[in-house]
Amino acid sequence: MADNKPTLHHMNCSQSQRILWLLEELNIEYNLISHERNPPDHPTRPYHSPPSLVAAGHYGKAPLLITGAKDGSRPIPESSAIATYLIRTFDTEDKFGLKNGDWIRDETLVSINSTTFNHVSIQALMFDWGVLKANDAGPNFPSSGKGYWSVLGDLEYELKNGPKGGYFMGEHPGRADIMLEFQIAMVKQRNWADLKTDYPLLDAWLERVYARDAWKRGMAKGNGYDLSMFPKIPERR
Ligand SMILES: N[C@@H](CCC(=O)N[C@@H](CS)C(=O)NCC(=O)O)C(=O)O
Repeated sequence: MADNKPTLHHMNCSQSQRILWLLEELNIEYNLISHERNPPDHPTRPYHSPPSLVAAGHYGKAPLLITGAKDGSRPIPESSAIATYLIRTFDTEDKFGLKNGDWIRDETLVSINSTTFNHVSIQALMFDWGVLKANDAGPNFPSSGKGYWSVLGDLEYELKNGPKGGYFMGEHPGRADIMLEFQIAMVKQRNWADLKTDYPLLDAWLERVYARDAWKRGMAKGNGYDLSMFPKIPERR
């Protein structure tokens, strides 16, 4: 009989680390294929996906999940679709609350993560890389300002006013917690904001995530998670 063991294509220092975390939380068997980002001195694609990951599927990015044979060995190239698939398929006890939990809250937070939050983070990266300059930014500059990072204030508000238990979705991390880890790790590791001082609940949330056994197991199986590896280019204007 066909089994349903998924395969994760993972890359170091990337958002697929959160999918490794999820797989460990689900406590299921899976195959792991680890890829290493191209080196900084790569002639055409520094820091990008290596040829092995490009060859793995049309999108050539991490994460890429291939479902087990029972589900058609189907490639899923997007983090939130992967998270939804894995939880719907393997969370038989509904620990993540996708069946009977507050799915509207979960969906709202996942949407904030992939729209507003992602938008501001990409802009912050463009500052780091010197593609955007201070003068281009308009009234919200500098990027470390609270106005610029109002999405962090929104998430702090959600932790304060949401269900008790320490996670966005309550006592157990939900899909939203899994998805938000990467974006908040980017802010922390790249020093875009002072989480401890300005967003203490978010900071404590991240520490709580990193103290989980499943997170630690995922980190041990991964191949590095240094999101500051892409260097800052000094402001020239
Ligand atoms: N929208 C995708 C984005 C995937 C993505 O951009 N992954 C990055 C790693 S953080 C990547 O593989 N970059 C390599 C490249 O662009 O060559 C998702 O949410 O999973």
